[in-house]
Amino acid sequence: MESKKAFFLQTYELDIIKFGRFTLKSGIESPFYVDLRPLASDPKILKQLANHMLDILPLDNFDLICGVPYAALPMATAMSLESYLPLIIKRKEAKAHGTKKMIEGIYHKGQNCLLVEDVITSGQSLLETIPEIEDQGLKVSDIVVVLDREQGGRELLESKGYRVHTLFTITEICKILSEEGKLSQDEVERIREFLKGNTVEFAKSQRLSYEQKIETVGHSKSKKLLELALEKQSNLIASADVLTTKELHELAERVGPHIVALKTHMDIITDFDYDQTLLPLIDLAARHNFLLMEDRKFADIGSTQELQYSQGTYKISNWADLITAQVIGGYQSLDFFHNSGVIAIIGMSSSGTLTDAQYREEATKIAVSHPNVIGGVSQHALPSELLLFTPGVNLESKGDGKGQQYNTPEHVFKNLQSDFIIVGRGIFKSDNPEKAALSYKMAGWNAYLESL
Ligand code: BMP
Repeated sequence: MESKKAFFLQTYELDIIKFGRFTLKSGIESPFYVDLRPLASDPKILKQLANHMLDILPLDNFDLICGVPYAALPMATAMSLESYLPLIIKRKEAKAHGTKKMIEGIYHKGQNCLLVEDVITSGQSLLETIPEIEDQGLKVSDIVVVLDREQGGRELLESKGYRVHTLFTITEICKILSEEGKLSQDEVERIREFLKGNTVEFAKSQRLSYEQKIETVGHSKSKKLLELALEKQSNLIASADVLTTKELHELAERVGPHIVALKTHMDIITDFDYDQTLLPLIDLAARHNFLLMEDRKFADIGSTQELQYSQGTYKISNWADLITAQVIGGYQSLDFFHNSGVIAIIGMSSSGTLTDAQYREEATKIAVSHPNVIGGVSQHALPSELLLFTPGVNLESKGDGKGQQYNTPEHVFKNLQSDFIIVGRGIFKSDNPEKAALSYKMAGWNAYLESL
């Protein structure tokens, strides 16, 4: 059998314990949250768990085994199968009809029943369960629990004469996880305070300012973008989803002074011509001091993306300071974007998007580790080493009836700690795009300052 530590690390992969900030049923804020039910969905782990539990018990003492419903039912069943201790089932509520029995299965008065529980906290629920078993003439002397949250439960039960065997304590788990680099010293401290019965302070995570970010970013394009933000006192990226070269140039001319970047979808320009469309745009960008961001959302294998980036009608690699790319093709698919800062699509703003928490977590891992990536598009906070670009921003509307969902600049800076807002129709569809760009610029900048 694997060591207890190796076994725990395996179970940890099933997300049975989460660290952060959780409000418990009691209303208390806890720095960790435990849910062992996923263990039962992995037969190999459940079997190993049963053997680890049996290993710490004086098995000769028991005639029966019983799990506290519901989480411990599969655990007790697995332990019964591994040890041949006969299983009895305790109901959560007595049957309303028929026998009205609380305990199901075959048992005799006077037999000693081992009680299995998943997590012990205060011990109160065990103290309510035990008499229901004892009332049937059975004896309970020992309780085995998978995880002791160390919040007085063990002491309470021992004071009533029961022996409590625990496979893991939260202190042991913290030790294992901090040894493995999966838990910071801060978090360990907070948990220690919490276990002492103290109310713990959850520091409001401080966002980094643009000045601080300039010091930490490695890519020349992220540095340039942050410098522009400070110089122009703007975090606004205008999305130029217009259909003609003329409209594109007009928009760039009017909003140019207020933005740090102009985001384009070049493939929607109906009269696109490299010389006529792009060369004047590049001039406009230089004159008004903004970057060009092509929202191409590459989503292919590396070799194809390399061609899409550098060849074809648009020759994006020639002119785009920034490009967007999905990370669906994996880490290596991003290797060829040499001339532009890559903004990874981590989460989308549209309703029903498939970019759920698990996808975002995996996408973020790629984005953080790839040297070409400077940030991500998302509707959720990102690690501070990535710049966060948030589209779906509009001061007047909540959605467009086509799935787009809008938030305000206040929301995205305060709650997501966004770095840049992307505004499309809020600007180019307004009667006065220049005035609208100025409003968004000011709203974005003030919201950024407030979020510091
Ligand atoms: P608008 O503000 O008009 O809704 O435009 C938003 C722009 O941002 C569009 O160009 C869209 O392609 C882009 N975008 C988005 O809206 N949500 C995302 O999740 C990713 C995007 O790139």
